[in-house]
Amino acid sequence: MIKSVLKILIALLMVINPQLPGMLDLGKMPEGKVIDVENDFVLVWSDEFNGTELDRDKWGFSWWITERKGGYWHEDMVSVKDGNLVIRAEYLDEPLENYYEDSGLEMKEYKPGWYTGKVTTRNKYEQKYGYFEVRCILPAATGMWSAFWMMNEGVYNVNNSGEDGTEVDVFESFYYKDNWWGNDAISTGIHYDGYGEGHHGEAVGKMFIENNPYEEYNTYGVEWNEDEYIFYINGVETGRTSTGGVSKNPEYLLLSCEFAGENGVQSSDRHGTGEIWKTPEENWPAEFKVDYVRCYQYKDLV
Ligand SMILES: [Ca+2]
Repeated sequence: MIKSVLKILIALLMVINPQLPGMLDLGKMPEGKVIDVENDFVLVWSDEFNGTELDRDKWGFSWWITERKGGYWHEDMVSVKDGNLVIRAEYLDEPLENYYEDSGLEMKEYKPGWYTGKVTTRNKYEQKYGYFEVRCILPAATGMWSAFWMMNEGVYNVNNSGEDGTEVDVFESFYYKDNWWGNDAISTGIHYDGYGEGHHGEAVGKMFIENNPYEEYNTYGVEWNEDEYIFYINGVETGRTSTGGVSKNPEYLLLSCEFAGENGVQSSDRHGTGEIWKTPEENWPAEFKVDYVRCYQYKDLV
């Protein structure tokens, strides 16, 4: 009921000023361009996750291992089953084994805490421009979030430009049980020039989803060309940006879950994810289920 009223309110506000719902942080309904994947793009890379284990030719773990914000990333939290990549998230009293101790990589110790995972195509697959889409069900938990995002090392280069590299957050799921009007929204945005004083970015917006994203599959995508990023939910535009100038360098993909906090200690005060105790006990372990990731290129760029 509240949701229906809010949707009418958002629709009315959009008539007055399309930017208004976003400015009030109410969330925006997808509206705008409908992507025509079949006619405008060619599939160039994908993983349908139809096997029984992660395809290590496509995905790896070797970027920012062990401690991550308010929890830990560990590859045992990642599996492939029933046609999905599954990233699990839960509290573990016993730390998991560190497989990387002899790798020479700089890392922190695994301790009891909140464990989850991430996979990345870093050093395995990168692409410049095209349309990138994930189909997934989001983890139903507060105090953490899932994400489909893109990165390259140029993101850290502070030069008042995103053209050397931009973190593109196709979606981040911050809002489970954290909005008075419901929790079916995701966040979209970009970051460039590192994460310190030079940082720039744009929160393209909090996007409203028609279906329950914690129970139903939806697609989240970004179209990236030399002029702008255009974000989509279920093929309908949710927003676009060219702030900082778009990245002119290939970027790799990441699928991840993260717990809010720092130094491996969960803290709901950080990252605006809400209080972790709001997660119903029966929701743990929470699961981020990814049906596929597909990367398309513009037909005229192939
Ligand atoms: Ca830069």
